[in-house]
Amino acid sequence: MARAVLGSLCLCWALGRAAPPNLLLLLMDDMGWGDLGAFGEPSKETPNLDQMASEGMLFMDFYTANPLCSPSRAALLTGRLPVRNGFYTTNGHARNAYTPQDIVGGIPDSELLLPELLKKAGYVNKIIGKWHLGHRPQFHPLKHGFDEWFGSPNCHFGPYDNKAVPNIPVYRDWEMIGRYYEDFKIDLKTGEANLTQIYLQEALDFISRQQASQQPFFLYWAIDATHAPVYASKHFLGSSQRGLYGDAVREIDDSIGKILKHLQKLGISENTFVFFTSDNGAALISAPKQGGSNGRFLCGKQTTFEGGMREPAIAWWPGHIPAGGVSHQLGNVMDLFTTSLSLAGLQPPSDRQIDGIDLLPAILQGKLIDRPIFYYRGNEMMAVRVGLYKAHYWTWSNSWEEYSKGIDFCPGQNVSGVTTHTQEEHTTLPLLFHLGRDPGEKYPLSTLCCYCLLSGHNGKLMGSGSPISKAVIKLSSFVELFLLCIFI
Ligand SMILES: *[C@@H]1O[C@H](CO)[C@@H](O)[C@H](O)[C@H]1NC(C)=O
Ligand SMILES: *[C@@H]1O[C@H](CO)[C@@H](O)[C@H](O)[C@H]1NC(C)=O
Ligand SMILES: [Ca+2]
Repeated sequence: MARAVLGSLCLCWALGRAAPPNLLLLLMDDMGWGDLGAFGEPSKETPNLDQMASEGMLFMDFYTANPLCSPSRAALLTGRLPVRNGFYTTNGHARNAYTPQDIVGGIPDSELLLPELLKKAGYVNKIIGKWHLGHRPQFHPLKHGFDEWFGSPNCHFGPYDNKAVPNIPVYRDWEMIGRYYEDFKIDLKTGEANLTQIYLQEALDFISRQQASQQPFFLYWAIDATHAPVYASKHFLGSSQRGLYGDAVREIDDSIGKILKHLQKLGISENTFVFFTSDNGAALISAPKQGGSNGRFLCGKQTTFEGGMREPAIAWWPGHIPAGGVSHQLGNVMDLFTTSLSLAGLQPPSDRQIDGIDLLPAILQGKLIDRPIFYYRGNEMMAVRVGLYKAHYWTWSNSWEEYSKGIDFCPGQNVSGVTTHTQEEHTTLPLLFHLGRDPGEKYPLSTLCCYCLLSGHNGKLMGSGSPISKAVIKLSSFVELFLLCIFI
């Protein structure tokens, strides 16, 4: 048996089957859909990302699995919704699970992470930047498939500078090599920090080393300069028309340009699949000084409106992805798990539910795969998108109590009955939006418009006749989603 497998491997090699491509995932922190020139940001300060998009494929309808750092990252690395991989809370309805510095939990051992699986295909895996899946030894990235780590278990909050609440540590592999603010300086007054430059150098060095050793790599570049408190190095401070947040974006854009050029210089760009996206929508509570833009979308981070969940996304793989492509495929960070496995020639695990899909048919052949998007907040499914329609089962921005303290997830936006400060249930009659005509979720379709939806979707009115009291619409064959429309 082993010999047979070996034999077929040798045959593949002999037939010159290409080695699996390197995988480079550029994951931003709290960067919004509206922050890139390619997505319409008016000051156009992201020339490298815009060029990446023009050489690759832009995803207009790409989502996160949860509008907060930890559950989003857990979903990306496991290919599973947070309600399956443990990154949810039940101690507050619709409360997103957060992994603060002193949490006991983290990524369960029973979960299979992308790097763990990629090892089977000979990949060397590195995480640079923020992990956020637990800080105790059993949750360490090197226990979950990564071979190398440079970065931190959490955000760069602080400075705390005291024994009771120490500053957040920075690791190189197993070793804690320092702390933010003390050893890795962040000047909150000027916004100066060299961290993006350090993360850039780590990436360039790792790529060079892997190229020299001829081993396929998975590099997860999870940097955090756009998460408040935002920072940039001296050269970029004051370089943006958008203030300090824009300076951080400019430095990231410049760094990504350098990484892509490095791949080209080493002659491995055609053998490296690169994907750029963000972990959740822009944090409007910190904008505009410390937060980004969600463009035309409603609200931001923490919410299940489009501003909280829709992400900028670009795929780049010269020689494979046709240049200048724009895809309206409904995508999700969980798809990066399944797509990466597919690129590595591996099957996703069959002993558990995987929520990510393989996007290669969409990326390489321009196909559109019918699939829904689920919008979770904590353990509550708040909304579902199918095609251009989005149904809200619950609406909520945040509590009156938080709001009265000045915490606003939807600054300057108030859609009556939608951006509510009490949790509103619509499970018997979901609040419907057409995201094509109304991307900002401002005009809920009336109940009567179920009629339009019905005739629009099926081309004809099911069971038309006098008087229709109830019509059940099956929106998707992939998921048994039924909307109950009542006509009187
Ligand atoms: C960043 O690096 C430069 C050059 O080494 C140094 O002069 C500067 O103090 C550093 N800044 C911070 C905030 O660490
Ligand atoms: C939003 O508008 C509605 C209706 O005009 C109003 O009742 C509500 O108080 C407003 N909410 C906020 C947070 O201003
Ligand atoms: Ca985040």
